[in-house]
Amino acid sequence: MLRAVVFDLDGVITDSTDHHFRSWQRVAAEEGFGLPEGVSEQIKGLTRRASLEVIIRNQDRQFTEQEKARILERKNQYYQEFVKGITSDDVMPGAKRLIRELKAAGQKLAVASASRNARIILRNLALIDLFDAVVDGNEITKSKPDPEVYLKALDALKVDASAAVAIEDAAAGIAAAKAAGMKCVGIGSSRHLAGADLVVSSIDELSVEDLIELGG
Ligand code: GL1
Ligand code: MG
Repeated sequence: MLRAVVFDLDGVITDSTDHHFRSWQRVAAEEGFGLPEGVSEQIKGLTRRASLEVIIRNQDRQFTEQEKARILERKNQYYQEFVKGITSDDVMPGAKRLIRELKAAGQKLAVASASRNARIILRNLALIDLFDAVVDGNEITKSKPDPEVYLKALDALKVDASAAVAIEDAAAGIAAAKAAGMKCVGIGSSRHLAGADLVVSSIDELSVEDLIELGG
């Protein structure tokens, strides 16, 4: 029986994915390297450092640890310019309704995000108080697709994986949730989200009943 729902943040609760990507593009242009084709989809859901490793994997040049640290720092600086402007108007359509309905139905709620900016974003969205637990990129040592972030969220909620459903927009996130033993809803196109138990094109289409049914 469903007892908890664990939400990814970027691309699920708020539409920040393009802003992350634009920050990567800006720093890549400044550093004089290009972003490989299709990389946007590949880095979705990965931690900042894991994203950088994917981005530079096939570049002709080598990057020193110092250069990598500078790139990561600058990418975050650009992204934080966007984060500062986030308000409650930036909640994805339908996300707040779903969160409220799940709470009213007695479900426990958590966020499991690889982003180290997750808490400030949830505060700016005026949603943080609605969650029983938040696990973010500051608390994990392994990036999605590793299940660590989901296992920590389940631990914080004290709910078994078999009684929880994850909501994700990234292939790496779905793999992480599945590896944690959870059912998972994919938000987006089934072309990228083949591993999900249910795919919907937007969170607005998702109902409490869909999640209860998935939870078994
Ligand atoms: C990190 C990456 C982003 C994105 C998020 C997870 O966020 O940099 O590109 O993959 O993790 O959704 P942040 O930089 O905020 O820690
Ligand atoms: Mg995401």
